[in-house]
Amino acid sequence: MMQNKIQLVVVLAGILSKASCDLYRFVLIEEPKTWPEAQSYCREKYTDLVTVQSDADRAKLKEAANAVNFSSVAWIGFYKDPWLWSYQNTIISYAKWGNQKPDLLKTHKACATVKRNGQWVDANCTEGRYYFCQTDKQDKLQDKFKYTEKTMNWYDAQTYCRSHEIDLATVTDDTENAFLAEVLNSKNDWDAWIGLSRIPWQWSDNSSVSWSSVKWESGQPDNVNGTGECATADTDGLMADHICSTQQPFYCRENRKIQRVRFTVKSDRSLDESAVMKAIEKKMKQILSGQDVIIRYNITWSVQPDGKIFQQQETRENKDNTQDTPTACDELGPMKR
Ligand SMILES: [Ca+2]
Repeated sequence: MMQNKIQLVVVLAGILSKASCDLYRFVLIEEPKTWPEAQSYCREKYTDLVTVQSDADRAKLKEAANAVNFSSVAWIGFYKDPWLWSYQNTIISYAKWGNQKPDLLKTHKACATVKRNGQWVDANCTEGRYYFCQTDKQDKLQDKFKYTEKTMNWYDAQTYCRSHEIDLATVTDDTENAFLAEVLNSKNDWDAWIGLSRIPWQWSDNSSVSWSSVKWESGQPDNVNGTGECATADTDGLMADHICSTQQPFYCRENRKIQRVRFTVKSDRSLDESAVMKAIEKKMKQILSGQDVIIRYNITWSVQPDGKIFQQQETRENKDNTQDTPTACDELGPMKR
């Protein structure tokens, strides 16, 4: 069931304290889960796995860890998609990565080439390369692939192959791979695109990756065995790549929504503040509990510099006294994610 947490800030006038503008927090779940399980858990119970790419995020992470005396590493929402074949978006089962393994970091999308020694290397998809298309003739190895010695980026090569043949080449075993290497050798060419691509690193909540703001532990990501597909963070927010199927504690992000409500209370003279507050809170609770979704809420009153909640306003006909006073939250702006 969808659970929303709404923090109601009742403002009559004046300025909200910055603390009431804390629109999200991180929660550490200590029960170890695999990365996909952790993602499902956070999305169900909270908002998502956490995104950690600012000092503010790292401070929240530390706060969440300290809250439960945690000092180890835990999953965060950073992950890599699996390599997919261009033809029918199938997940890679056969691979021939060289010693460097696919290790491109700071790119939106990575694409694979086959070298003339038969090893695969990941490259930036926008670079120019010759390429192998896959034809519709699947009987003989010699007819399966079409090699074109024309430099194109991976996307253009894909478009070309899809319109003139079937798609960019899918390589399914050593025999096919050796054949492609042989073609490159016979033409004395170095490498060529095959139909393999992936999105290297992305955030679970779809935040765009800010490479200058993410921080890895030294020596990470090391992509051990080419299988480091999900990231953990230590309590300082330094990241490392791990195999997604290992079980780790994890950090969830909980979004909070602040809704400001302004009341005007009409009174002859003396106002019993606490009685009015109680009456308003009672009414708010009635409204909030009558919603279709479960809403966890806090009602916070904004205390003014004079120690009072309510401010006296002169009432004059036609005077526009509903205009909002700028608040600290307004300055912070609406929540981005
Ligand atoms: Ca690692």
